Amino acid sequence: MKLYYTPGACSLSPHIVLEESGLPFELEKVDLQLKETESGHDFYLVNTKGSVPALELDDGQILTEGAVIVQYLADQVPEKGLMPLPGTMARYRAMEWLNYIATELQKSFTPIFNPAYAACREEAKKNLLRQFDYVDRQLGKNRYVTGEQFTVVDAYLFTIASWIGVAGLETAQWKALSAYRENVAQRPAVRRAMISEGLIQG
Ligand SMILES: N[C@@H](CCC(=O)N[C@@H](CS)C(=O)NCC(=O)O)C(=O)O
Repeated sequence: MKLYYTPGACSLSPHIVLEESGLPFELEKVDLQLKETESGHDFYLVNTKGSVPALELDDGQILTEGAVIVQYLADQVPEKGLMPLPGTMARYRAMEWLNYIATELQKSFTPIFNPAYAACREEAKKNLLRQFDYVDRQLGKNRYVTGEQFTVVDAYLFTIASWIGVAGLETAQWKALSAYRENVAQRPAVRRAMISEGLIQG
């Protein structure tokens, strides 16, 4: 498999999951401004949406949408417990989180990063404060989002929460979230992914 990624972008989530899975994989960096891959290919030919993450499967298919890619990866290695088994209520609870992170948390950052939406920036910050207040209240009960077991939900939440500082939001009020981020950051697989993307030093 090959993961198309951009350092520090939402593609860090499937990158962490690949590291956690133990599955063999390759990486190819994407310049999102130029829409060009590291090897000089037009990224639109890989993913017509032009966004990362995109996962090239061993049969050549391209799978997109981060919340789906991480579930695909987790289902390749069910023994790792990276996602509850399909059909269980626990699976739907984990999917409920993935959907919330993708459609609410991640999208609230758009006006922060995209100058075209600069006029909505203050409104977006208010949204993010409300949303991370909710996340903070949910954390602290357990070691990870859905319980004592690390799942793909944690890879995704950790990735999106890493943008809080970039958005200039004060994190001191979110004690449970801060402790959670520190805890996840120490996982060897998370460190490997971050070192490989040049986000931290080895
Ligand atoms: N719906 C996609 C959105 C992915 C997305 O927004 N990726 C960003 C990076 S975090 C991106 O590639 N932006 C550049 C673009 O869409 O042109 C998903 O959830 O995977």
